Amino acid sequence: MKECEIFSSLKVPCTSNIVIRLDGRNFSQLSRKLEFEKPYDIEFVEILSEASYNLFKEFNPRFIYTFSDEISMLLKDVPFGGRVEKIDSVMASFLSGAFTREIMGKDKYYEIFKEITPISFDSRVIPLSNKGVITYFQERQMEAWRNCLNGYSYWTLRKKHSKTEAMKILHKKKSKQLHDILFYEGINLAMKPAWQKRGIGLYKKKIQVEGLNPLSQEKVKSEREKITIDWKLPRFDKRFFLEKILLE
Ligand SMILES: Nc1nc2c(ncn2[C@@H]2O[C@H](COP(=O)(O)OP(=O)(O)OP(=O)(O)O)[C@@H](O)[C@H]2O)c(=O)[nH]1
Ligand SMILES: [Mg+2]
Repeated sequence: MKECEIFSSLKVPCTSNIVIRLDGRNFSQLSRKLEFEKPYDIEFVEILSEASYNLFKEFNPRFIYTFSDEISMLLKDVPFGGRVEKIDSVMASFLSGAFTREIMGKDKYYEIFKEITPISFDSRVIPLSNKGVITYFQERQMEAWRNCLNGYSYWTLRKKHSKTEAMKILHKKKSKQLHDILFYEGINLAMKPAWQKRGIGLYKKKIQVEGLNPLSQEKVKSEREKITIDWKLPRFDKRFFLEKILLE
């Protein structure tokens, strides 16, 4: 029946950059069940960034970008001979395992997490040109910003209104009008942390380390690469990708 495995030979184009985007399945429900803070729960965000760190250590990508319940990973080396089914299934299951391990490590979630449906992520493979990589991450970052504006607007209105009322008030509002609503309620998004507005990035950074030469016992300096979790990302532009991510 090997001939029926018709998708197993589907491969990514070998000339492209590859981004894998993973997204939590039914995380709206998960956030209700685990009573995450709204619109942002720092513990949840830390769990997802720690799970992203695990992905980074295992697959050594160029860059990982995460906000809400999604993670985009720009690969350096394409694993599994570029086989799409294998990449998608391994990435999604690896992340589900890493996320579960992180969340089970927290006392406050341990009991309830044992009772609920196991979590899962979906995964897709996105081939991109060099220019496409920059546009892709700019678009995801714009989505993070929209998410931030909509999230604060909705949950601010929910303090005084029902779900239906809040949705009605927000219906077809432009971003300027949302800022006005927030301003009226004393919320200034300019004062909110960068990670809420622009997401979180993981990439390798060169650092200087000091060691001891075992023979001469002299102090020596050398350069190492360390995975950095950047909670204060700038707005993505070409320079960011040329300097930090080193597109070839
Ligand atoms: N309270 C809270 N919820 C969050 C946070 N981050 C993500 N979420 C939830 O995760 C959801 C992510 O959106 P979607 O991926 O579109 O929704 P989903 O329920 O996961 O749906 P599918 O991805 O289609 O399965 C948001 O709608 C929120 O409900 C957070 O920091 N706090
Ligand atoms: Mg989701």
